[in-house]
Amino acid sequence: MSRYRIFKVADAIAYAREAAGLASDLPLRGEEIGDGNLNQVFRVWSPGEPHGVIVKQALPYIRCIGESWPLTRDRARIEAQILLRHGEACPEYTVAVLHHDPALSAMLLEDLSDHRVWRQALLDDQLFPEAAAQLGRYLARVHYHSSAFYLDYQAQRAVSTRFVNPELMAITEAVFFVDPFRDHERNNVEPLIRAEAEQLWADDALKVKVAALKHDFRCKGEALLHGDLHTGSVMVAAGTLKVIDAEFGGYGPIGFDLGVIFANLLLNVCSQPGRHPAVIGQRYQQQRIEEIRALWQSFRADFIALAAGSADPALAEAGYAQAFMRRVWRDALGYAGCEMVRRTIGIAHVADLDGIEDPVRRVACQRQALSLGRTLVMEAEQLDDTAFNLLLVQQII
Ligand code: SR1
Ligand code: MG
Ligand code: MG
Ligand code: MG
Repeated sequence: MSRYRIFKVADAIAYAREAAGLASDLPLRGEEIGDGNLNQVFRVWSPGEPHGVIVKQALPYIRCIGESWPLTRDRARIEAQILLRHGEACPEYTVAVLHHDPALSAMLLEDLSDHRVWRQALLDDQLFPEAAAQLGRYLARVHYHSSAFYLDYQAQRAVSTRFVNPELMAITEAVFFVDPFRDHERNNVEPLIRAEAEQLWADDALKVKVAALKHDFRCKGEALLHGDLHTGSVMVAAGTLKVIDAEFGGYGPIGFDLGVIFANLLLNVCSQPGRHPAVIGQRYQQQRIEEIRALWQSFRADFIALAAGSADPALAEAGYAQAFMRRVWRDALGYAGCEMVRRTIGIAHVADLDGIEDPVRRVACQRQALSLGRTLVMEAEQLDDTAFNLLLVQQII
């Protein structure tokens, strides 16, 4: 008989006690702290102790939708294994998995209550100056160590087979590449932005570009991706960060993870006129643009340095890693464009835009996000980093 049950606080405490090997008489408290779209998350702690543990459990359906959208609980096993694998490549910046139990679809994670969700910190105008470069280092390490630069043919095939994640990656295909680019019932379009959404849905040239990005997402298995690297999947603290929430991970194009995080920083850029007077908002916009630059620079430099040590003589050829980085950059801009569109009119939005109270200002920011998203998809192949920065200055600031 299955041991699975949907955890209440008492179940989370019992699981944490057993999984962490805590004494049966140690007093423990717990609370549900989840704010994500998919799972339940509990914090369990002993009164008086500064650190507790986190219990994350997959429900048999999508939490934010309810039982009408069932979803494999096996995602918890896949996520735990991805986090463990990424943790081997980059322990410094990957949340530690202390235990996982596939039957309960639960895992025990390190407590990051001394960190903040990066999105929330950005919305509070709190700057973490090292976060972007650290995230670039994280991505270089986790991508390199699961790529053909590091693994030989058999090893990479074995790893990519172990990490197949068909149900969650199919959701990404649907909600990232399909629904937002047509009039789909799952979309969430504010009435005031409906005309712009309809224009996108009629844009056949755009849809051809998105089709190519989607096709590559399925077929270009370059590395073991995080799969949902928005600013809510990054916990920041002074001088460090931890990446969480890898349930959408699997093999795919390296530019996907980069594009998603670029887009979330750009969505914050687009939200600034709705949050601050011009001069102040522009300062935060510049900070975000500088973060994208720092993230890309550290990713690129670290990946190239790692690739120089590749045991594959063909891929280690001088100049190849640089050429590969140019392709990754272009892919990233295309995926960034899709993420900007889907977070504005698709099923899952971001607080950066939705949290702007005044509807007229909110819609002006959404319009900006849709327009920049479209431009990135359409022009990704022409935009080197100088042209990209120029575009941001011309179109946004
Ligand atoms: C129906 S799931 C929608 C989104 O929520 C998650 O956070 C992922 O971003 C997914 O695409
Ligand atoms: Mg989350
Ligand atoms: Mg048409
Ligand atoms: Mg997530």
